[in-house]
Amino acid sequence: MKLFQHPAPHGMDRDAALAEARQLLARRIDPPARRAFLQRSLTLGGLSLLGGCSITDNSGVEAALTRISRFNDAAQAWLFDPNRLAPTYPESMITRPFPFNAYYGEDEVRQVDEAGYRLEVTGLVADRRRWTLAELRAMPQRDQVTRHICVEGWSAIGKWGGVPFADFLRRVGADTGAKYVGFKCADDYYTSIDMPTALHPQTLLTLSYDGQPLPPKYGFPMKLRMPTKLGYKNPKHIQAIFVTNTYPGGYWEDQGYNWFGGS
Ligand SMILES: Nc1nc2c(c(=O)[nH]1)N[C@H]1C(S)=C(S)[C@@H](COP(=O)(O)O)O[C@H]1N2
Ligand SMILES: [Mo]
Repeated sequence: MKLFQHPAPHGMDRDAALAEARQLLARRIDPPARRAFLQRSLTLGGLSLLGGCSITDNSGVEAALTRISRFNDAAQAWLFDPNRLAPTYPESMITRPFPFNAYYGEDEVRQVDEAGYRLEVTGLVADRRRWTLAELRAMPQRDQVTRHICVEGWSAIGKWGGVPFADFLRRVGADTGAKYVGFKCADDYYTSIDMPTALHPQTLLTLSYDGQPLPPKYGFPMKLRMPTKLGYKNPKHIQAIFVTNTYPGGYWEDQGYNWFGGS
């Protein structure tokens, strides 16, 4: 299997970034034994895999790594505390310019047309319909300054604004007892998250960046921002959201990245 090299746009030391990512992932876990356990399991199945480049085309190795990754999903879900918050930062700490990243270069950023845009909401929801951007903007919004960590070796602080995703899910009558929320993006990226993270108070259906409508490179017209999850779990250019009990996987996750990908 040919794997894309996940681009590293900035020169931040990889070990420092991984250490920071491990800290993010271990931050909420108080007993030292649990922290050690999580860090050990991440070393095996999570962060060491996340570069996406060390995996060979040996299917036995891949199968083993997938098993370890799924084990870590379960361990991390078990350790996840929906009431603990990720750190927030003062606006003076915002990283300028904020880095761009995707599985392609910045010259290939998808241009989504605002007038024609409709967000599709399907699956286990009472109100399956399409939303215009104006309708999304009419819902109560909130701003949040948080740190984004990309496993490729950089992290940056940014300010995102939007609708708390829990409010949106309740508004569409989502079955919040379902296991997964899946996302399909305009650039054919896709990912999925666990329901407790979808309902986390800091998970934002994001319409703005730094007080302006979300620019194309950061995911216009809409992205999901979760400060409790690593960068690749935060889908940009979302076109469709679906609630399901069937594991939907993800673009990087299907290539061996850890599915839970957060804390
Ligand atoms: N639609 C889409 N979403 C995506 C990606 C992508 O390639 N396509 N890349 C992910 C990765 S790996 C990162 S680090 C962040 C980068 O977001 P940024 O451009 O706002 O920094 O977007 C995530 N969401
Ligand atoms: Mo990333």
